[in-house]
Amino acid sequence: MKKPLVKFHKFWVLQARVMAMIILFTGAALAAEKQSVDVNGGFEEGPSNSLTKWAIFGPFQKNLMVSEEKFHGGSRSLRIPINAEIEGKIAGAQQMLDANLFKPGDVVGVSAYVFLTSSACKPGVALEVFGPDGKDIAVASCRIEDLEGEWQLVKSSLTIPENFNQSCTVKLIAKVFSKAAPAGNDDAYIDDIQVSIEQKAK
Ligand SMILES: [Ca+2]
Repeated sequence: MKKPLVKFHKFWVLQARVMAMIILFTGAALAAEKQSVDVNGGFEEGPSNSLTKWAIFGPFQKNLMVSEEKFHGGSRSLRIPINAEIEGKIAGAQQMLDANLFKPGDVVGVSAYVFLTSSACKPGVALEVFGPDGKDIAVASCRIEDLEGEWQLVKSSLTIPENFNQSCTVKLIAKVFSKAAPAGNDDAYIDDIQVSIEQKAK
């Protein structure tokens, strides 16, 4: 009578070990799948008020700055001043990402925390992939809509297109779009921008 019971017990111990190994391997594979791209998305790098890795674009270049007064993570954020100059325009900071980091079929996510103080402007982030001819072949764009006076997470993702190669460019943009000029001078804040390869191409 004893033998079948021992066999039965061993069978379940083996099953439990196999399951534990599967869970471990799956966990490791999932962790390895998501790969963050270093973009100084927290605006913490470099000396005070330094836009390390970022270049300014838009109509109010002199005023764009790194704030040390309002931030979501760390001790700095990107501050984009909102005033009459910005009406109907898109402005902010941008950087080119290393095209070697991406391969056709990769799913790339972009996210940020955004602080909206004026409903006349829409701060957000975008990831744009351009072909060798300068035309965009994929875009992930997200921006805040209506919430005021509180940090809000915005996120989007894109799949690197099949026609992507090393002659293409990948641009990350932290921006504000303003349909109408706000009543007075105001600010938008963007922090903790993350770009990550959420799923590597198979
Ligand atoms: Ca920060």
